[in-house]
Amino acid sequence: DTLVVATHNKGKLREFADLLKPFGLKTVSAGELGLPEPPETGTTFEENATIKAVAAATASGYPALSDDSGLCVDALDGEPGVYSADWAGSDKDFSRAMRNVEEKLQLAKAVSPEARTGRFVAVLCLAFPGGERRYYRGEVEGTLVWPPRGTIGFGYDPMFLPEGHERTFGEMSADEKHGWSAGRTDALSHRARAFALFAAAELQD
Ligand code: ITT
Repeated sequence: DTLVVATHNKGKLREFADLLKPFGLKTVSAGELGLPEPPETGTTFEENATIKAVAAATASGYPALSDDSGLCVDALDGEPGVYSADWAGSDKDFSRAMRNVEEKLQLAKAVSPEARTGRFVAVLCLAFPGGERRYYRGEVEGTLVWPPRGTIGFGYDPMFLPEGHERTFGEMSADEKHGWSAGRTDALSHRARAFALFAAAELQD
């Protein structure tokens, strides 16, 4: 059994490697197969997850699992949302992307923690070469903090304080951010929550 992990994002890839480890499954990344990155032209997480998984399944002939995710900030009407990667520019500068979020929060006069709420969303699409697709969605609520805290993780992690916790995702170990291990149904991060649903439905340990 081979599964293609249809992402070119190193941070996501590391997390999927962690999450998939307990399952005796051969995985290969889209990058390792030399698959191109299809343009993400959708306007929803589901549409973009579909584009990536279908492209990888079609090109490889194996089932492919994609992840489309992002940070949705309430005071910014859900931005950056599906454009979370774009806000970092072609040089993938997430310090800049986080500064951009903060500047927009300041313009919106979002000062108190209650005014700075948001969530991470991840939609996983499992696509088969024959055309079948299945979806798993995970979300985690939190508060946007400034300045960013911590250097672990990737993307917007240092700005995101998950509800009920005292450390940002940037200050958490991978295990703590996932909050999940095989056999469990609960999880913390959006990706681990979506993955837990995927694992329960698709994988046996
Ligand atoms: P692939 O499409 O190749 O998977 P990508 O980085 O372009 O990689 P997305 O289009 O889904 O992926 O963009 C999602 C962005 O949202 C991503 O680049 C991160 O900056 C951010 N993001 C998603 N999950 C995150 C997480 O767990 N921690 C921090 N930032 C996250």
